[in-house]
Amino acid sequence: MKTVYACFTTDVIHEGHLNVIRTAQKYGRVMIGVMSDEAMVKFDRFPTLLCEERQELFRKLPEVDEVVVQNSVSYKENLLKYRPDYVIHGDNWQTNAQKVIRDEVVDILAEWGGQLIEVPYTRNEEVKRIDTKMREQLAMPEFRRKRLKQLLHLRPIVKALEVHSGITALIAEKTIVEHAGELDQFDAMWISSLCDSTAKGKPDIELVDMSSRMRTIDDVMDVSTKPIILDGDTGGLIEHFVYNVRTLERMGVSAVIIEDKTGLKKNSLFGTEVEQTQDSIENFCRKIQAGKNVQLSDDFMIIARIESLILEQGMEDALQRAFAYTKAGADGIMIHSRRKEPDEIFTFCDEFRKQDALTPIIVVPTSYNTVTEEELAQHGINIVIYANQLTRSAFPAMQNAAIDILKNHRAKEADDRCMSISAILNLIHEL
Ligand code: SPV
Ligand code: MG
Repeated sequence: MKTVYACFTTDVIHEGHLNVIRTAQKYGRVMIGVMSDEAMVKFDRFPTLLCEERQELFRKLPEVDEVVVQNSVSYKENLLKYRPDYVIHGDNWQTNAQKVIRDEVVDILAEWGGQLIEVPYTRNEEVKRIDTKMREQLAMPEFRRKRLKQLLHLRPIVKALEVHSGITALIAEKTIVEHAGELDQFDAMWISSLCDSTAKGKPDIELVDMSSRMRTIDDVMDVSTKPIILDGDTGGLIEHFVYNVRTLERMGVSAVIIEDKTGLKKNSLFGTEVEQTQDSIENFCRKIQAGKNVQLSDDFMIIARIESLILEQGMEDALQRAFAYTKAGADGIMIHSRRKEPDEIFTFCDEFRKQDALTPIIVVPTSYNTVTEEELAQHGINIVIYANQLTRSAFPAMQNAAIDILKNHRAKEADDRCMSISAILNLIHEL
């Protein structure tokens, strides 16, 4: 009897999936690969069911003979292990980001004369409704908030991209790339104080107040599902911080990062070029504790950001603060540096990890930008934040378009470098 293999990443089995499975049955015994959570979060929807629960969905189907786990986005490992006669899939992967995976399947099957069967993708109203619901329920606060903690277990390093508006959130949400035969995407979004302020033409000095920052969070949440890490600046007065923790948690934000500065905050990348004051360890610990005391769920994280290296207070001070903040209840430590090389960040992480193997470490490699995610992970870093690249890349593009229009007295030259109106319209999802 021939074997037919199909792989699924779904939490709900609908008519489209059943159509694939029933077609498979005509060719032989049906083996279903259920993609592992680790693989799924790399390129597809975040699962709302555990991998075991997803396997159970398929085991219950009378048409299915065997269910196995597929541990990677690539089919390679399972194809070589089970050597099926056929692989079956909807024809939608001929044109989307999964094409590279499809082409690899064709090549591998050819080794033993196997065949790929592609069935027309089912696009009826009911299937569309289920797909949309599956995706959009991930935007609900109870799903979104806990997702950062879940990702910390699923990803070797969680990658967050800066967003400051609905459109930048859509870019973070939808950008998927194929690289070296693998698909990849961002895991989370960083709402930067620098970029949120810059988008409003204001300096990064806590002038854009919390009400306005929350309006930005709302815009981002409206069009995305990925978890949000908020740059909470200094956290402000302890008496105010506790209210903000409650609000952020209720909204579905996953983490707030507060930095151990006090008084008029300036952007860290100024370093010691401007006057900035570091908070005392005692006071900052009280702020962390106060925040932890008022939060209601186990999902929300309060992350302490250490400015000792930025303010040239030395490694000892940075480490002393890291242990004190962790003891005070911080759910993670962000260590910042504005050196060109990652050396001092690596020294900090190596020393911290000698005494604390678990507390997540977060970094922002803006100035030491040659460092790779793999190197960061080797030093025990859990979250990397790309804190300002969307803002810094958009600004020169906009400025050049303005210059072109002024120089040419028309828009043609600028238009040639612009995204088409139809591409913009497709990016925006209509309900
Ligand atoms: C931000 O993005 O606002 C940050 C990171 O706080 S940095 O600009 O490097 O200080
Ligand atoms: Mg900031």
